This record gives sequence, C-alpha cells and structure tokens, in this order.
Amino acid sequence: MQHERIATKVNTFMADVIQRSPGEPEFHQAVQEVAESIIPFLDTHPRYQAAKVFERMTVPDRVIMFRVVWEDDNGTPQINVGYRVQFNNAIGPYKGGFRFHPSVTLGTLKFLGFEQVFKNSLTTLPLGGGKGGSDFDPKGKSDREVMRFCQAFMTEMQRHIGQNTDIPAGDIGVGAREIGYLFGQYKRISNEFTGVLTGKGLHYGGSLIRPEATGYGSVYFAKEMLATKNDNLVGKTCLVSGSGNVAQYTIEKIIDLGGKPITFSDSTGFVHDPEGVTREKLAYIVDLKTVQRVDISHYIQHYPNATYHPGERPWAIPGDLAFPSATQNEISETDAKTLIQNGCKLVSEGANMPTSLEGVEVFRNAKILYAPGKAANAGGVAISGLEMSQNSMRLSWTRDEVDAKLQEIMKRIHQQCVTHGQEADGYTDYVKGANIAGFIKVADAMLAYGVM
Ligand code: NDP
Ligand code: 2IT
Repeated sequence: MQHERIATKVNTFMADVIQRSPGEPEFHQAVQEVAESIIPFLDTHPRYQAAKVFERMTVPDRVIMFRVVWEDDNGTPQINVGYRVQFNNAIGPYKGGFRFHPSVTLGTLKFLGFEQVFKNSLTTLPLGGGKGGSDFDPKGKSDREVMRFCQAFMTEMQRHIGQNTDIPAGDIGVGAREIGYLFGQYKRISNEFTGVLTGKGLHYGGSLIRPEATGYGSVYFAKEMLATKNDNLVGKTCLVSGSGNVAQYTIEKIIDLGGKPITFSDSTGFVHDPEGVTREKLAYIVDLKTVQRVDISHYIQHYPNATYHPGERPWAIPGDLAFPSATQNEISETDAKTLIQNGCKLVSEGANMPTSLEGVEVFRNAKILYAPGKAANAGGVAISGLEMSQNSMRLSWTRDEVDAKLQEIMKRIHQQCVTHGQEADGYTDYVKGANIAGFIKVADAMLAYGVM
C-alpha cells in the first residue's frame, strides 16, 4: 500500500518533469532514479516538500546554447552546437566537465548536470553542478582542427564561465589536449591567469593526481564497499569497460590493489585478456587510445592470447567485480542479470549512469555491492575541487598529499552512503544513500536562500 502510494507520487512528479522537458529521455532517467529515493524521504521531511525544493532542483538555473563555426583543414566552415547547462549553484560555483561527442544533445547534458549537482554535494567540497559540451567529434580530426574548434567554442563560452562562477573540466572527448587549447583561449581573451578550468597540464596550474582521480577513486570506493564484507580486491577478476581516461586509471589501481583486470572496451567492441592486463599492457592501451588514437582491436595483434569482440560489451564474461567506465546505459537489464548469474559481487560505476533503470533494479534486488556513478566516480570532480584550491592559494601539493586526500574523500562519500542508505536488514542501498546525502546539503542551502 505504502509502496503504491509512493509509486503514484513518483509518477505524478515525473509526468511534470517530462512535460517540461520533452524529448530528453536520459534526463528523465536520471531524475527518476533520484526521485525514487527522494520522494519517500520527503514524506518524513515536510519542510523540503512545502518549499518545493526538489521540484526546483529539476530545472536548471540556466542553459546556454550557441553556434560554433570553425574551419577544417580544407578551409571549409564546419558548424557545431555548443552548450553549458548551469544546473545549480546553491553550495558553490557551477562545476562539471565538457563532453565532445557526436551524440551530445541538450538532454544528455541536462542528465549529466543534474547528476553532477548530487555528486558534487557528496564530495564534501563547496561545488555546485553544471555540464557542457558540443556535438563536435574529435575522432578523425587533426590536432589543428581540434585546436580551431576549441578556440571557436571558447570564444563564446568564455563570457559565461569564470573562476568564481563556473569552472568546467574534461569528460568524454575532452582530455589534456582539449583542455590545453580551451584554457589557452580563455587566458588570451580574458588576459587573466586563473583556475577557470580544471584538468590543466601540470606546468600551467594542473593538480597532481587529477588525471588519475576518477579511476583511482572508483577503485578506492570498491575497496571501501568490500571492506564492509571483510573482503578486498586481492585475486579478484575485474571486468572494466571503456579504455579512456577513467578506464585506464581504474585498470592501474585494480592492478595496484592486487586485482586482475581481464576486459576493457571502446565504441567498436571489447577485448578479453584472460591472463589479465598488466602495467606493460596498460601502457600499450594508453598509447593506442591517446597517442595513436586508434581502436582497441590492435591490442590482439600485440597480445595474441587476448580476444577482440567487435560490437559487444564485456558483461557476459564471468568476473567478480565490474567497473563500467565508458558511457551511459552500457549495462542493460539483461547484462545485469548475466553479471549476477555469473557471480558478480560488486559494481562500481566509473562512468555516469552506465546502468539502465531496469539494470539498477536487478543489482539492488540481488543485494550486491552496487555504487552509482554519483558516488563511485566523484573522485574526479573532488580533485578538480582541490585543483581550484591550489590555484587560489598559488601553490601545489605533492602527489602523496593529493592521493591521501582523494582516499579520505572517497571514504567520507562511502560513509555518507552508509549513513543514509543502510536498511533494517543491514544491506546498504548506495543509490538511496547517495541521493539523500547529496540532496540534503543542496536543499538546506536552497531553503536558506528563500523562494528563488
Ligand atoms: P574518454 O573520452 O577518455 O573515454 C571514453 C571511453 O568510453 C572510450 O573508450 C570510448 O570509446 C568509450 N565510449 C564513449 N562513448 C561511447 C559510446 N557511446 N559507446 C561505447 N563506448 C563509448 O572519457 P572518460 O574516460 O573521461 O569518461 C568515461 C565515463 O566516465 C563517462 O561516462 C564520463 O562521463 C565519466 N566520468 C568522467 C570523469 C573524468 O574525470 N574524466 C569523471 C566522472 C565521470 P572510443 O575511444 O571508441 O570513443
Ligand atoms: O562527470 C564528472 O564528474 C566529470 N566529468 C569531472 C568534472 C570535473 O569538474 O572535474
């Protein structure tokens, strides 16, 4: 009965969200997952409900959308769309990455911006949430084309961001190369050297451990979850998806902590290496993806005991732990069931929303250790927050100092999830825990500001 009443409330809430944001299925999915945690919580916390704080949180503070025109190497003008979704700055300036990928739409960036608000709140740092990007595809472009695009994109973007207003960073398709071009153009136009972007190169204001932070953080979070069962990563077979920034450092930290990564993927398919990816093999993957910029099928020419599976994802390979680290909705309901049937005990999401709503239900019903991206991958933005601190202080911390802070932050995020997500039978619902903990801090700040 209680269950049905809540379901009706969630449906009514979602009908309103969908009506206000038609044609944005990923955004609806992200809101629905949070609504299922927050709406029952509001029942016992009427002051948030009376002020309609959660309803307000589903509408971005503002959306900026603009044309980006740049010249390709043949001198032909190319047109893309640029966006910045400034979702919520109740607890700090807007913070979140840029994604450059042909699939980017306003709906994609609204889902990412919405998730970012809760994630950033969980980091314990004073960071609001935002996301931006473009439908520009860096793949197959020359460095100079990428540079011209980044300069054209930043020429408009620069008027909307700033070190105390909105601090972008990287995401899919935006790595060290793109951040360099973007920061250079911002600096040129503003005539100021400030920490307006994070993920910068070490020689111009970047933080040690920022490139590693998302992947390392996701594995540290897995370590915390396993510790609640008196377990650890030693000897565990690990399924990783993706082969970009997050996947690379996830693989590295799994190796460091004694686990055995046996898969990785990209948009063309996945590789299964039953002998395990070693540090040497990882260096080869990094070279393929960031220097040669080719697909991962080349791996098996170098390591013939591995197999390449075009057009597939790694979830049918038996493994103890799963680290989805590529993109949204890469684990379907069927994939989730297969993982459980094959004995998977833990899922730590390095990617944002990699599991479909139905897949999440499968993991929660099976009561495995399942950490949603907004908790497990928050290490990246947390170290971005520490890059901002170092920029403001005009000094930089050592690798060990930043790594220690990252581990401490992941512990605190884990603790918040346990505090708000533990159920009567002792099971920790990390989805509920992350959503409620993230919500409270932002909601309390919004209440303090009155009606706006
Ligand atoms: P990268 O661009 O470095 O790597 C992305 C990886 O995912 C590549 O292997 C890419 O394959 C693959 N991929 C991208 N899109 C698709 C798709 N539609 N289908 C299949 N594979 C795809 O990005 P990151 O590693 O930075 O980001 C990975 C995930 O982690 C994203 O969900 C991102 O939002 C999330 N994240 C990133 C953070 C960061 O600090 N960078 C922080 C927190 C979360 P290919 O090379 O073929 O394109
Ligand atoms: O999804 C994410 O948290 C990121 N892409 C990182 C954002 C950031 O500001 O470092």
